[in-house]
Parts: sequence; structure tokens; C-alpha cells
Amino acid sequence: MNARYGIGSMDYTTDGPSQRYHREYWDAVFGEGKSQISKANQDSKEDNLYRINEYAMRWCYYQLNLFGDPTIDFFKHINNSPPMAPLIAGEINGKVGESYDYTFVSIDPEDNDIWYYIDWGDKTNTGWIGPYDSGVTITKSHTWSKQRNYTIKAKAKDTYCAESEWGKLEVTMPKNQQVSNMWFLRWLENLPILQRLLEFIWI
Ligand SMILES: [Ca+2]
Ligand SMILES: [Ca+2]
Repeated sequence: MNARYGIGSMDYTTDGPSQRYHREYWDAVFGEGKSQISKANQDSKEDNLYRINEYAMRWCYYQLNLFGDPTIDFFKHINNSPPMAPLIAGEINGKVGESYDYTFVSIDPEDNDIWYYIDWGDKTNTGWIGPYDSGVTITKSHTWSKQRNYTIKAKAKDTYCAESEWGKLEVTMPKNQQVSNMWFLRWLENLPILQRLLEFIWI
């Protein structure tokens, strides 16, 4: 995809300007899962931006043009399946203001690495986190600030960006601890009266 010849190293090593773009191109494809030719080409430029003012880097940047269909995908014809919807486990009956741990796990049929996206149901999310090994349980904690029911949702994607269905877990954060404690204290205060009442009946 060089529109010109490109430029190699002046001292006969394999670390010339064009080779830096070349390396980052294949790093995008195999290392970052960007298997579309346009995305890999763009990523090779972005990952070399920090050295754009070095010898001939800018010149190579401008002559690295994409010819053909930018959506062509190296792995399109590989038989790939998305990971299964993540299983979510953890406290489903908690209190607001307290932090709870939740576990997430998914398995990819081809054993590809997995990224997770967790939506806590309160308009906050983790974004894509990973990569993790297929089948390895990860733990994330969360604190809710309002009393209500929430649906935790999580989806997984593999190294080829194939996304799973959503996994879901309904949780209830009904009362804060103070309210239930106060009810319990009042009940204790009334206990001596209850005892006397019981004695009176039995005698
Ligand atoms: Ca890269
Ligand atoms: Ca897969």
C-alpha cells in the first residue's frame, strides 16, 4: 500500500521509517484485533505519531495510502463464533452505599481472549476491559447510591470483535442499614414490657 517506494534505514538495519509503519500495521492485525485493512493502516499511523518528526516519518505517513475496499477483513472467512453471554454472580439483595463484589465469566468456543463490558444499570459502565483468558472469572465491585432495583448487564467480545449476547442479573438495593437498625432497636426497647405481659398471662 505504499504509493511510493517507501524509505528504509540509512544504516542497513530493519528499523527504517517504512518498517516502523509496517510493524505497527501487523501489530494492529494480530496484536490488537483490528483485522480490517483500513483500521490496521490507520492504527499503524496513530501508533507512530509520537515519532512523526523523526527522519522521513511524515513523508512515509503521507505516502501510505489505502487502495481498494477499506472494509476488507483478513479474518472474515475464518469460522469464528462469539463468546457465550457472561454469567454474573454476586449479592442480589444489598444495601445502598455498600460495595459488593460481582463475578463475571464467559467462554469462547475457539478459546480466544475475552473483553468484558459491564453496565451496572445506574447509567455507569466499565467500558471494554480486558483481555482476559477464556473461562477465567473476573471480579469487579460496585456501589449503588439510590434505593431501587437494578439490572446488571455484561457482554463479552473475542479477539475478532465478535460480541456475545447480554448476560443479566437483577439486584435489589432496598433499604439502607440505618433504617433496619432503628426498627430493631425499638423492638428491643419494648422487650421488657412484652416479658411482663407474658408472665402475667402464664401466672
Ligand atoms: Ca500497535
Ligand atoms: Ca471466538
